[in-house]
Amino acid sequence: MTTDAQGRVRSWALTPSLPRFVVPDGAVDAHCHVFGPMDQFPFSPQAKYLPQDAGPDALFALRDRLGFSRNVIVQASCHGTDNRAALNAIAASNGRSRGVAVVDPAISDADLDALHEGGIRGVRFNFLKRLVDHAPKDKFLDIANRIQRLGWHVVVYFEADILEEMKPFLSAIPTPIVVDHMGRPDVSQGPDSADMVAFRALLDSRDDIWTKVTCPDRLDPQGPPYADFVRSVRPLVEDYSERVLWGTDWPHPNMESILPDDGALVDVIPLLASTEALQRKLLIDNPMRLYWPEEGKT
Ligand code: 0GY
Repeated sequence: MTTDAQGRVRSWALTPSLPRFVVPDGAVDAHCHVFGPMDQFPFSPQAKYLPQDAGPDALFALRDRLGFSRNVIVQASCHGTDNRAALNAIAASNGRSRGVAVVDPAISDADLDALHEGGIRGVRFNFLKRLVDHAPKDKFLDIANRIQRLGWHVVVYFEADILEEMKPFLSAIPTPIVVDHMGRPDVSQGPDSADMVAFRALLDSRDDIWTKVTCPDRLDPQGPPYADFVRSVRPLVEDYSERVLWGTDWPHPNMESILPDDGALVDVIPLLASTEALQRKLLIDNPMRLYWPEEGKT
């Protein structure tokens, strides 16, 4: 655990290893966050963790070190519904970042338009009790209906044990849906486990439900090369190749006990997507379609 004098935690490695896998030109890290800087963009009073600053400069240095071209910056729960830190990073990226916001249900249409102008292309609904106090499905549905006109999608974060109860809510969402970290299945049970079968059924229920094949570090405690994660997730990448996204999850909120090595995470990519064609879909074509649709025509 690396905690500073103010009790602020660092959950990322300062010098991740250089990956062996050479990421293709144009690759998108489609799930990462920024924290602060806190003196400019204070954390929410409801934040469940108090991280050290992980601002745009550090994010873009990591992007370049790992060989990525672009980032999708997902609003982290520690910033609540104040998206300024993410917007600040997007604005500093020369068009190489877009974002996913968390919004107050009372947000005006004009403020949604301003988020779009600032590079936001989706909203996130977080159902993890350890991260948020409330997850009001009726209000979330209202937001989902209101963002449809902008061409945005909804990102949902939930754990496998509530997948069944999430289904009516998910079916009512009128936009494409992206599920964070596959709804956190138990990957130790293999690709035919109850969790993976239930998650596949969800993907099969609509052809506009996407997922991020992310976070081996969270889902597979055995660590690199994350054999259980690879065994369970690789078939998803092959069978739903048009609807999968990949991201580092840097700066790895709440992962302070074992700091993930971003280089080792990148080296999982070719184990999940074994051909150049699959890698291209996962890293370029799919995220470009969702986040830079005006450029992503392939
Ligand atoms: C993730 C996962 C986590 C945290 C957040 O917004 C957040 O704070 O998403 C987590 O603690 O599982 O996707 O970053």
